[in-house]
Amino acid sequence: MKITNANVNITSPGRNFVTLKVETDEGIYGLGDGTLNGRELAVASYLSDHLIPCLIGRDPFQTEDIWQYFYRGAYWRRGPVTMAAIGAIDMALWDIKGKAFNTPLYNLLGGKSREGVMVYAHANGKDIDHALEDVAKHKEMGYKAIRVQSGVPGISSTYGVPKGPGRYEPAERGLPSEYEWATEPYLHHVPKLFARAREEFGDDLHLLHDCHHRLTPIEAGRLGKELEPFHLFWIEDPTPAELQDGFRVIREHTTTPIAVGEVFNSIWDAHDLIRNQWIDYLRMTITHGGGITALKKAADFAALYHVRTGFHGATDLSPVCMAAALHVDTAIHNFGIQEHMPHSDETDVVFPHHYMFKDGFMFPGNAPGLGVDLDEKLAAKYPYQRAYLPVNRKLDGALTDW
Ligand code: GCO
Ligand code: MG
Repeated sequence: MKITNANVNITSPGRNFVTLKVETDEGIYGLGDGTLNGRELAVASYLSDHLIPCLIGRDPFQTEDIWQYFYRGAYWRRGPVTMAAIGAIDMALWDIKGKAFNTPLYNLLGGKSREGVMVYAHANGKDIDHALEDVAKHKEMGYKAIRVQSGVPGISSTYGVPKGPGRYEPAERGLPSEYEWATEPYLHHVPKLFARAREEFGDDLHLLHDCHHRLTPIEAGRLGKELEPFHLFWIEDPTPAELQDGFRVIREHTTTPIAVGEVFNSIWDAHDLIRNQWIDYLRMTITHGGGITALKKAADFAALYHVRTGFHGATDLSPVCMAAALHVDTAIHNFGIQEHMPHSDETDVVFPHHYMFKDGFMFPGNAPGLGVDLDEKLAAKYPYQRAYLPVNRKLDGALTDW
C-alpha cells in the first residue's frame, strides 16, 4: 500500500479543529487530529508545508519508521507544534492499518485489557452550591468520577467555570481575554468545596480537581494535605511542570494522588516525574504527545513505576483524538481513568463516530481503525475562527500561569 495524498482540514463547528486525512492507492484513508488550542494554523502549516510532501509515496504500515523519520529526521525535535503534527500523521496511519486489517485499533495494540473505560466528567459552578448541583446532575447521568471546580470568593473569574450560561469551553473567539488570580482565597476555598462534596455525595464517588498550574510546590503540598480527609482521586497540574524536581517537594507533604501532563509533548517531559514516582497519573494527550506510537511507549514506561494513565480529553481535542485515546485506554494494562468533556452537538455531527458513553464508562466501538469519520461537506460550512486561551494576571497586574 502507498500513500497517494494527504490534506489538512480546518473547521470550526463550535470551536476550531485541525484534521489530517491521509489517502492511499487502495482507497483506504485515515484521519488524525492535529488540533493545538489557540495555535491551530501553525500545526496546519507545519503539516502542509513541511511534512506532507515527505509523506507521499510511503507505505502507511511503517508507523514506527515514519514516526522516527519525522522526529529524528527533522533534526529539530519536540515542541507542541511539531509533536501535534507528528501525532496527527501517526493517528491517521494507525487508522489506515486498522481499516486495512478490518479490525478496531485496540486489537493492534494488544487487544482488550478491559471491557469499558472509566471516564470523569467536569462539574462546575460559580460557587459551592452551584458546583454541587452540577455534580448531582452528572452523578445522575451515570458518571462514577467527577472533576469539581468552583468560583472562588474574591476572584472575578476562575479556571474551569463558565463566565455565562452554557458549557465551559477554555478557548474564546477573538483575542485573548484576561482572567484574575489570587492564591490565598483559592487555598482557603478548595478544602471547603470538597468537605461539602463528601458530605453530600458520600465516599463512593471519585472526586477530582484541576489546579491548572497555579501553585508553587509548597502551596500544592499544603492543598494536598488539607484535602487528604476527602480522599480525592487526584489533584491535577498542581504546579507548572518544567521543574520536574518541584514534585518531590509536593510528594514530601501529601498522599493526595497527583496527575500531570496535558501540556507535555514528549516522554522526556515526564521522565524524572515517573522514574522518581513523583506522580500517580500521566495525562499526556495522544495528539500533542506525538500520537499512538509515542503514547503506547510512554504508558509502558510509566507502568514500570506504578504510574497509570489519565489521558487528556478536553473539547479542544477532536473526536478523532478521543477515539484514539479510547482505543489505547482499552488496550493498555496500566490505564487509570479517561477525561470526558463531551463535544457540542455541532462538533459531533461533523465527526460521526462509533464510540459511546454508558453508565460512567466509554467504549471505542468495533468499527475498523479509529471508528471516526469527517463529514467534509458539513465541515466546510464552519470556517476557521480566530480563538485563544485566556491569559491570567495576579491582582497586582503581574502575568501568571493560566
Ligand atoms: C483539562 C484541561 C483543559 C485545558 C485545555 C487547554 O484538564 O481538561 O485543563 O480544560 O485548559 O485543554 O486547551
Ligand atoms: Mg487540566
